[in-house]
Amino acid sequence: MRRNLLRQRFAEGRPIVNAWLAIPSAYSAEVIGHQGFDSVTVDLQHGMIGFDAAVPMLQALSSTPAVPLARVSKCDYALVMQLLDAGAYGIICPMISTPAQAREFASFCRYPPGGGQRSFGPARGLLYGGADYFAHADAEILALPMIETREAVANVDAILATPGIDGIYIGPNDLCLSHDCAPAPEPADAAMAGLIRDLAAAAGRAGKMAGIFCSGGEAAKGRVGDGFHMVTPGNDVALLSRASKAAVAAVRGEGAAAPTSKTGY
Ligand code: 3PY
Ligand code: MG
Repeated sequence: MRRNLLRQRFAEGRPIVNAWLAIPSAYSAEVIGHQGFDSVTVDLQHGMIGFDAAVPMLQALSSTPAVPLARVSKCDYALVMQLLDAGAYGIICPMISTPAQAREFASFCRYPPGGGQRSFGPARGLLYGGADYFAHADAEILALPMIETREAVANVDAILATPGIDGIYIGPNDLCLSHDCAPAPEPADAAMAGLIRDLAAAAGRAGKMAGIFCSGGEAAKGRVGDGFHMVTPGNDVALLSRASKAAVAAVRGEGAAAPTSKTGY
């Protein structure tokens, strides 16, 4: 089976730069996949993307060096399995707040025996991964629950200790909302900022991966400094909006581009 290069980068202590796709386009996915990202996540939660649009995006990503990942809209047995069968090499699952939820999510990503519930039918997994996909899938596929609620923060050590879970991925916007703050990937509030850094430290102690959504490239670099292993410098819409506004400002001779969203979206 084709190796999951994200596992290798994590083991070597090299940061993973991850792209995040909300635009339902195989061409756009292909373009992003060629820009040097280590992985590209197809976002079925907040992206304008359903499973039928995700398949050609994963096919397009197969022609790029980036590792294909997907964020599901919820912890759904059928959807997790379909995306893995469609060739995703890892699943990011929103709103996992308890060890029981983490255990269920991990079981959707793993074949039996050993607690896995994944049904057999690897489809594109065989084409992208290789003929021996079944023998290695459990060891290569990444299962990353999102920590984005107060309850998840309280349970983070137990979630990290859950067998079959490879790490955590922080959703800072929702984490802020659950703490009665406005959504912000890099909150100014000192307590929120400290809490997010503590989550990276918890993953470090567990020897597992910590990922996080960021507002942009500089912020993502800062998160690597905070101990995060996987950073997402905003989604494709944020990158496109920012580049477009900067081009318009340059043509018009305006000093600064019009402001864009600071949430990474
Ligand atoms: C969040 O910040 O809540 C996310 O889910 C990132 O997309
Ligand atoms: Mg979220």
